[in-house]
Amino acid sequence: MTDKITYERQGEIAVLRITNPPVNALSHAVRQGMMERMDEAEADENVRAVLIVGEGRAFIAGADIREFGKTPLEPHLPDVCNRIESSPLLVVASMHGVSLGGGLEVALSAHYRIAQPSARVGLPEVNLGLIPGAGATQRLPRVIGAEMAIEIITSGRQIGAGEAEDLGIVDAIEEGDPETVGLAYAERLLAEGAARRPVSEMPAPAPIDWDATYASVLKRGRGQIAPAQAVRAVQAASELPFAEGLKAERQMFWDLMKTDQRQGMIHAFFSERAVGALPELKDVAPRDVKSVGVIGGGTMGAGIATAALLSGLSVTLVEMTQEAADAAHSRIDGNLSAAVKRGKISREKHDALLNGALTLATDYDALSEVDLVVEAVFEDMEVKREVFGRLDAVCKPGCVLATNTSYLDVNEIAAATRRPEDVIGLHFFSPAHVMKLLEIVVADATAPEVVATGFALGKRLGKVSVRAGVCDGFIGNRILATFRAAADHMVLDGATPFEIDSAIRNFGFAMGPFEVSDLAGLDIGWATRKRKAPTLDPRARVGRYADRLCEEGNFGQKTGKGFYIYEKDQRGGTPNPQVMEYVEAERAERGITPRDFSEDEIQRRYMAAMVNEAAKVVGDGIARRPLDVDMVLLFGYGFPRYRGGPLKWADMVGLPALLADIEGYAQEDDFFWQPAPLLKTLVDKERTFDDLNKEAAA
Ligand code: 3H9
Repeated sequence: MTDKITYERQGEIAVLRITNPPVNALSHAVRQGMMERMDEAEADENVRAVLIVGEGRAFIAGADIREFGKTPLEPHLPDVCNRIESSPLLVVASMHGVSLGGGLEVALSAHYRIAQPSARVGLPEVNLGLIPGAGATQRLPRVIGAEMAIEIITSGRQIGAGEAEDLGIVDAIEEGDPETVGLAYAERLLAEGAARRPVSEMPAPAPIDWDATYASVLKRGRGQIAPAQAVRAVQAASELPFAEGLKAERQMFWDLMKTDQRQGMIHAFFSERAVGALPELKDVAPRDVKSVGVIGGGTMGAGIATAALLSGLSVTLVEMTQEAADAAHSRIDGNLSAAVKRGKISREKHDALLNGALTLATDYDALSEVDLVVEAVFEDMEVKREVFGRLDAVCKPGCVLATNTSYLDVNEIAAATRRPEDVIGLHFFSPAHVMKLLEIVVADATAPEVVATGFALGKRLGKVSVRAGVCDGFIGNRILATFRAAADHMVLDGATPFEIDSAIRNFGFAMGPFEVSDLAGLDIGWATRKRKAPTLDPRARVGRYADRLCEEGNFGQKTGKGFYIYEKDQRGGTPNPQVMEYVEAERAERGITPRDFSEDEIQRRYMAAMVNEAAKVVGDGIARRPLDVDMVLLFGYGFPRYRGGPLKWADMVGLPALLADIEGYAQEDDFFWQPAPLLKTLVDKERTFDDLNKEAAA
């Protein structure tokens, strides 16, 4: 008998308590235990009802994701759910914390559900590349209708107890110990003579326009298949008898289980949690951070200040003039007001943050007592060194001195102080209060507890923090520079920027590289090209067509014109015809005869460049593990989550084929396409990037 489910009789009620820390995932032992304890309850002639509760911080967080991909062991979860639902006893679930995926499916198999006010429910399977596989696509629409069920399943969102009660997913809400509350509820139901209420016996949901819904969900998923498949599963609930519908759901669930998308999503799930687990920080305590200084109140500085304020830190922002400080104040006001609009904070909270927790100053002395400073000034080494010299003079001992530089040498910045051990890179992505990625750049002298403080701050701000070493562009921007160059080369050789954008969107990115450039501002790339020009290797190919746009003052969205032309009040832009004039003129100048590029070739070259540079970044030790690179691309660069990240994708495509592509491209340009030594080694040894992830975790 497993000890994952404890059994205790309270009067006429058998209490089944799931005890599988940390989140009561439905592992094999739990499933087996549920079956056995249901038998035990039914065999006990004094028992009239069963109460299912969870131990610890959640009712049940779902199936055990660690078991996916392995041979499934009986009893399967749908059988457990059916077993619960078909019991002759009255079954009640008392839910607290989260009831997700299989957790909600267990609850839907109970005859009645009561929840804590703080409880949340949801079906997040689509975030793992799956659909619910233990009856939720059949039971939920019987409870709340097809349309609402589809919304919940395809979004994967978590629903608060209040909404769940309004929808009829839970029958009652009561605050208190889940067991006490559940027992009282079950006793009430018994006293009232309430009947068993199996959801499977409720009428099938009314039909909706299935094909139109399927098409719109498919489109919204940008290539993701699970949400669209969920529409078909709910359709089965409407059109087939319950048992048949359940079979259809099961088939779709297993078909999805075999896909690369499922593998990619689950890789993302575990990697997102693994990035912060660094062995060298295991026993290192972070420094206490209650107050943060920010230098510079432009878009980036204001975004960082906003993120810090929203996480409950007090912020002192230093600008050069009162005018600039006022502008920073109104930027932060704008960011916080947007948070009010989205319902994230109340208007009172907005006022308290803006007028209480935020201080604006024009003098560095205001930073003398803060625990951590993030510098977000102009990207120029001399300017940064001056700022760090001044910080060194005013900040208290133990204050963490962070730079938000996106490519400059953090060692050189640290050398401007007498305390390089306190200096670190905290590279935020714009808008900093929205983007989830934080690169934590560890310089030669950075103390481990300063690194730990960076990770602790990242966690507090709700970021996915990834450790990076020092190099031009760190992890993300270094890889970006390479795949962006591959796109540039394709334009020189015959593709249009618009074809490339479309191919990359069809791969699953939210935007193509030229659309991203327009959004970020073409002046940024222009400045980078100028910066790199003096040291550029003569063999490097760099297009000049984008410079021509910039020379005419066309910097993309902010000026209304770049690769695309943007009309006021219109979403997106239309291709700017001038671009191809410039491109064609440059091709003629360089003596290039343009050729056609298929969508497949565009995607392959773009991805080959990304993977090759990513492999160099891992090989050079700039990223510790392949999964670190994957998370940087996912959370900072719009890489489609369902593909797991470039190196997970590479594993799934097959490294030998990728290397062959790169070696093929090297025949045309052996300077740009130099295969990463790590990639070659992995191919030689018939290993994968994931093997390296596993090795690091061992
Ligand atoms: C499903 O149910 C399929 C069914 O429809 C059909 C089946 C036939 N399994 O996130 P945290 C671990 S699909 C295994 O850091 P938080 C997690 O890895 C499933 N492990 O904490 C971490 O481990 P470690 C549908 C799991 O408080 C630890 O628990 N369910 C699972 O920020 C703490 O997690 C989901 O997709 C799991 N299901 O958030 C829910 N869940 O300490 C996925 C968590 O070693 N989970 N772990 O790093 C979540 O969304 C969040 O983890 C949760 C807690 C909200 C529960």
